[in-house]
Amino acid sequence: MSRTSLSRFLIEQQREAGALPPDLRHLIETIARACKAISHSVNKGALAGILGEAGTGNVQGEAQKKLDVIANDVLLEANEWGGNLAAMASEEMELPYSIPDGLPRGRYLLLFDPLDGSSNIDVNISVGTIFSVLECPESVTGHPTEADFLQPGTRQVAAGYTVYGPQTMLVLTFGNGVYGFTLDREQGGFVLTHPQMKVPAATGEFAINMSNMRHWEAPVKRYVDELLAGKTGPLNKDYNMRWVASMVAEVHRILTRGGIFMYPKDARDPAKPGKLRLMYEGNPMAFIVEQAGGMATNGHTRIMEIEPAGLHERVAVFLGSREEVERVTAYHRG
Ligand code: P6P
Repeated sequence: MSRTSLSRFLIEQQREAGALPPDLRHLIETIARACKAISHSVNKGALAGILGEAGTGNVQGEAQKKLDVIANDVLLEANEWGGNLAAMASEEMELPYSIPDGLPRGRYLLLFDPLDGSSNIDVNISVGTIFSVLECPESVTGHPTEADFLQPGTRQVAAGYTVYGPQTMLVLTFGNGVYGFTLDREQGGFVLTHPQMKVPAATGEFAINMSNMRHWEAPVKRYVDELLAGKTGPLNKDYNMRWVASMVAEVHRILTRGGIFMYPKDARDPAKPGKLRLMYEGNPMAFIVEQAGGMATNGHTRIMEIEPAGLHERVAVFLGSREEVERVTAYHRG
């Protein structure tokens, strides 16, 4: 059975659904090519001498893995000359990277976490690339600034992730559903394997780092206690738990079989609203999950409605099966 390639799918979306402008299609194809290159490096691991620390730190104050830096460079180099972008922003870079003068500049802003979950690389657990696409404000005539990126997630025109696991899969949305593509290494390209991915409204599975329990706020403690009580408690249902410590892997599992993923604010740093980053983790994953019929809040409001104040600002995340996200959000609202 001949499968639909990513390129054919995108051209058909552009032609038939009118959902995809040509320059956005080109951008997504460029990102997919970059993710193929990252997949190749991730899969080689020790054979290429690219595991372990890079000996540098990022703007988050985190030690960078060699593959963090490699993935970031691959995405910058792949997208610099394409003519679809005005600028790029990355978890690994303090300031945005504006397309240099002399190179063609486009109307999109690309934000990415080049290798999310990179602490898992050295222990051979799935990691991923997360990306979000915004439009550069029409008022911008020269080089975009950080302020031009500070748009709510509802303004995203596309979002996606690539999970480097037993299979390498690209999952994306541009506002008319969620589509999953598996990398066919024999053909050398992504092929459509999961059309119209949906998050089941109900679930029996939750994901949270339980070691942080003593730091959670009361609504989260109440909710997780009820999950743990199972049939003996008010939810009258037994739940299972997963924690991969790789957001891309958790979200992919939720898109495949349902679940709720939580990284709440905790008392260790009251000034921080959470660990995960709004612009290139929270927003793209929220766009994908909502397009698949799920829900994504920070405990109080839709993640995609948050007005960002900084490129690297953090956010609490509750996303996945609607019934559970609604429940824990209701507990926050009191
Ligand atoms: P913890 C990876 O570092 C990450 O940003 C997400 O991918 C993941 O869900 C979370 O942090 C894991 O955090 O505190 O369990 O190591």
